[in-house]
Amino acid sequence: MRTKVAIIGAGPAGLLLGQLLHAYGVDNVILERQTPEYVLGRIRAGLLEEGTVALLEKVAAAGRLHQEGLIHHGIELAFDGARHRIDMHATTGKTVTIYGQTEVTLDLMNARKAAGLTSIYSAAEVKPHDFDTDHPRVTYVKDGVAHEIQCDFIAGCDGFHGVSRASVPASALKTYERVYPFGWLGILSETPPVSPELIYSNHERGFALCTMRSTKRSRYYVQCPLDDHVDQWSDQRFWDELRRRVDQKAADEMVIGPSIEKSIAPLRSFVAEPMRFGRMFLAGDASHIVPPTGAKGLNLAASDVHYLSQAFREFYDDKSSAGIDGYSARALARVWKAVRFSWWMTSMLHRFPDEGDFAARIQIAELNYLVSSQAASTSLSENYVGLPF
Ligand code: FAS
Ligand code: PHB
Repeated sequence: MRTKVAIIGAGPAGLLLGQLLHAYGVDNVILERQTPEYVLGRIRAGLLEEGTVALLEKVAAAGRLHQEGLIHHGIELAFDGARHRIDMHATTGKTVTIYGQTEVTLDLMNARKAAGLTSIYSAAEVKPHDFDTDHPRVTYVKDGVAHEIQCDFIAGCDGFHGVSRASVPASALKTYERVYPFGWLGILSETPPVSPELIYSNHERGFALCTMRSTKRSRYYVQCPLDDHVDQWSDQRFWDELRRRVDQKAADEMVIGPSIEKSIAPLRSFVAEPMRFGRMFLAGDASHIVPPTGAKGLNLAASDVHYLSQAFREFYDDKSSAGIDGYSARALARVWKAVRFSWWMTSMLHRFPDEGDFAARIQIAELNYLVSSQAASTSLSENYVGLPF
């Protein structure tokens, strides 16, 4: 088989890249090691920036999003027993949309199927080759039969544990990492959200987040020790702990119910530089990971593939390599701003086991400054709604 761009990974990055390239007339094939059902079964992000929504509109995959997504103008910060609203729209003119990553993935999968584009699921032993030459190729095994795809470019959209970044010689990579000393225990429940907007809570017992997937389905998180296991957390223990970490009004009004999903995710900040290796390009979690506190992971995958799809379009339409030569620097400039913001939100809102009372008081001072300063809350808002692409 031959194609212009071989995409490894059918998560949000790979699927959105595939649709953008299709819109630009650039032939592409996606290779995914899991089944569609497995990919759709992963419960992950829930919040989209306007730039991400615009890209989904561009590839005609935003219809359901506009019907079912919830537009939010602000968030609430809870600390010292009180809640404080940050009106992000008032200072930025922008909003965020609550719409689960699962739904984004399904919409992109359906758009790809409707366009009759090639996606190969359950592809085993996917491996990029010769990306340091002008004739890169990708091999894989499907139903026990070995296959090869010859291509002009390879897009590594295969997430943090993928094969693309792992195929780059260690000497060609510089990585930056911070692993946080806690994780997020998250649950999904068919219960109405406790508040119309998200509540980020800094509490002496640990961080908590009240978010949602719709007006009938809630998503909640509590900070938990890294060595906790989900089996140690009954639903009742989760609800009791969550209600201890939010303000009294939220605790009193919270509707609890059985969890329909419960999992623990570790938190890390990670960036691999550069994002280009000859004719292979990394995008999304394959290149960078942020703690979900800033709701940036999925949105960074979107800006990466926005830049990458434009670069490929320039290569084929304008016969120019400027875009592909500039991709890594352009993407990393936005990535690092989001990495900083996600680290800052995480540092301000979580209790760090080995930091004492002074650090806790500094967090409260930072939060008090945020909710009492237009300049400070505008800075949070412009990062949260998404910096320009
Ligand atoms: P993905 O990891 O989504 O997709 C990569 C795809 O590549 C997967 O389908 C995988 O099966 C496939 N793949 C891997 N190796 C392969 C191989 N060798 N061959 C072929 N295919 C291969 N972000 C937020 O903004 N908010 C959140 O609340 C949030 N919660 C998260 C919770 C968890 C547990 C995790 C892991 C991430 C969370 N994220 C969150 C971040 C998440 O949303 C990512 O940023 C987003 O999935 C990035 O999309 P991709 O880059 O496409 O990577
Ligand atoms: C979510 O809805 O899952 C979500 C929202 C905002 C975050 C993290 C997770 O910062």
